[in-house]
Amino acid sequence: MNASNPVVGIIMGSQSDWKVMKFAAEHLEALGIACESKIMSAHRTPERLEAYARGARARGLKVIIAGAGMAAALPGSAAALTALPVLGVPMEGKMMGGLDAMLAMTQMPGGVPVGTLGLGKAGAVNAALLAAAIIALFDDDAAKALDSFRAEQTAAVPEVPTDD
Ligand code: RP5
Repeated sequence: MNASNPVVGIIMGSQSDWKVMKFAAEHLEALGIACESKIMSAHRTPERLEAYARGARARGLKVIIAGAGMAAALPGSAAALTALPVLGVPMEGKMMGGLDAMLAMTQMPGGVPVGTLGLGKAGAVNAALLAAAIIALFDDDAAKALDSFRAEQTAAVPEVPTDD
């Protein structure tokens, strides 16, 4: 979904990342937080990334979630171009299971932060929830939606395990 007034921008380095990043979009949409999803690459489409990151705040974005694999430069490059919070989601990959991408995102030089989440789907989901928590600091509807999500999640955990 690409909302008309998004407050969270989900960007990813390739179409191949969407199968993971869609979980971030789905969670934000479930919380009623408007988001947009775009493909841009620090290496393949640097001009697209620069225009997006430089214009993000003026368009009303509050948080950027960036998913990438391999060299995984997208979150750090975005963070270099905007002071908005940038949350990075490393993709699982053939090389070291994606640990290389996660370390690349984590090891930002001091002064240009990226909040790096875990690998793959869990990282994408948690990036959405962390973005929601940031939005909830100034948006009461987002705060209520996030509280409801957490309460429902807790209520859905059975106390006794079953065989299937
Ligand atoms: C990165 O390279 C992308 O974020 C993706 O995870 C990885 C591979 O891209 P494709 O070759 O699948 O397009 O830039």
